[in-house]
Order: sequence, then structure tokens, then C-alpha cells
Amino acid sequence: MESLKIKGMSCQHCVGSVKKALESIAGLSEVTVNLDKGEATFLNRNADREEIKAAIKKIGFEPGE
Ligand SMILES: [Cu+2]
Repeated sequence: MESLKIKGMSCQHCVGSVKKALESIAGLSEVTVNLDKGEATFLNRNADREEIKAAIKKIGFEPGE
């Protein structure tokens, strides 16, 4: 599993948006998003990490490294 810090999530709606955005990326599965930790965890088969970060930025959140 791979994880990514995400800043800016404040409620379950944010969590839902992030989860949906990550699930729409080809190669990612088993996506879970933890609001308290500000972190997403997923199984990454072949998605580019930069693409994942771009998808997070696109919906208004700030991805970590
Ligand atoms: Cu929210």
C-alpha cells in the first residue's frame, strides 16, 4: 500500500471527494481516506504519483510528497 498526505480536508464531504477522485485514476484501488490523519491510502499498480497529486490539486486540496 502507498499513502499520500492531503491538506485541506475538513469534513466527510471532502473525504468523499478525495476518495472519488482517487478511485477515478486508472491503476489505483482499495482507496481509503482518513480525515483525522489527513491521509489517503491506496494500492497503486501503475499510476504516476504526479498524476495522483494533480488529481488532488484539481479538486482543491493540497497533496504532500
Ligand atoms: Cu469538507
